[in-house]
Amino acid sequence: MGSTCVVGLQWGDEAKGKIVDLLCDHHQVVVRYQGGANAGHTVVHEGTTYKLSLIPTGILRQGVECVIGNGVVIHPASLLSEIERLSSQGVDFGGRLHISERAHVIFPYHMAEERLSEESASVADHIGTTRRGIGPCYRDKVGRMHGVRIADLYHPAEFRERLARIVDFKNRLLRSMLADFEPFDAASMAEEYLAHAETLRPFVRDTTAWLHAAIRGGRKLLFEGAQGSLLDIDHGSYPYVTSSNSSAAGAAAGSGVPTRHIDRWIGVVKAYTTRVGGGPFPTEQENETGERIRRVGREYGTVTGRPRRCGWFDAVAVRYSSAVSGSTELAIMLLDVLSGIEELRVAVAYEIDGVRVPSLPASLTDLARCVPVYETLPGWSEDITGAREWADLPRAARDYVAFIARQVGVPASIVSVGPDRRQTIQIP
Ligand code: 2SA
Ligand code: MG
Repeated sequence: MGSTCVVGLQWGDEAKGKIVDLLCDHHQVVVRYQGGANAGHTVVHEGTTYKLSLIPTGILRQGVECVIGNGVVIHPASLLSEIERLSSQGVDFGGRLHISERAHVIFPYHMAEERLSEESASVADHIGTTRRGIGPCYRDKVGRMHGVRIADLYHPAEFRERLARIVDFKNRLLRSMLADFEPFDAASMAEEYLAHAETLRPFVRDTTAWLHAAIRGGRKLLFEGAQGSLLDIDHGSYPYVTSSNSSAAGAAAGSGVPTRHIDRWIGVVKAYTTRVGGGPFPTEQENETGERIRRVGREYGTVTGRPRRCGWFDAVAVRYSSAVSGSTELAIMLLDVLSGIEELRVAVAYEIDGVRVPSLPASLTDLARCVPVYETLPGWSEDITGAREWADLPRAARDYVAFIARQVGVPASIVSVGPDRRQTIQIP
């Protein structure tokens, strides 16, 4: 026991990276269990800004080891350039990164397939993906015909032969659907991936066995969810979701560590809501309030630079995602962004045609008809970025935090008032 899982309870970008970084003081291993380079964390550590995508945030802490679990999808070239970029910033990887041989591999045809679905005129509403090949790679994993795992890259003869068959299939498919399609060359692709596999070889192992040994050795693990619970393939706003279990539900499947080893489940939320990409967002504010939040909170995608959609805190959605992710406590981030807004609103219920909706609707059609029922709370005008203790916060800010926690039904344990580690308040 003693391991922790940190997940976002909204649509991603809840500043989970900061919480993971703080918790590295008490954990020795950080584990990514789903997603891929679609994730983006910006972490300010000792005055330097690091942008992390696939590599767990723990890499910034000397002495902490990092695992990219079996549930993650890996584009080897991107992973290698991330390793190079962080190394050039002084991060030491020596023996600290462990990559699962069961993780699936992303190929260039996955990006092409994603372009197909995202640019196709026949699809009315695009998901607004990050174009990192994530969805098509997971599709091949689940489909079983064309999935390639990291372990397969260490059997060159079989891999070359298999990739030739896959590429032939993909070329025929893509040629029939993309006007300007240049067929892929399987042979050169195979050599490129085999070369990358050699570079990655020191990191690759059976991470499931490694993690179980770490647990037996008394080490505490920190599971780092990417994206947010409302983007979960099963529990999120399908089909406007990512292709993995981005709620805490994915931790066991994506790492090989059963949940009984985890006893602390931290749900991370922003003090408001953002979403990047398409899909329902009942509390979205396409007005001065939304623009203000985007400006003050610098709400732009870390990976793609896309402006994020912004709106009020949605307690209905978070009550649901918090239940699915089993949160035992809440970390409420970016509270400082709300300073200076005279009145704050929180959605506490949804109505369809004036009738209260008992739970978050599964159907997109129903969700689109939901009208949020808001409670209005007084804002505060003080700059709170210098607050370090609960008592330093203005009354209205404390009341706002308490209100959110009560609405979600989970105690708040941490409030963040800025990107720096010190701008963190433990709630007594
Ligand atoms: P995908 O690429 O298949 O995972 O996209 C499917 C949906 O999931 C959303 N998604 C994200 N939402 C928030 N943050 C993410 N990471 C980046 C960030 C995103 C960026 O930290 O800012 O830079 O744009 C992330 N990754 C996936 C995506 O928007 C689709 O709605
Ligand atoms: Mg992010």
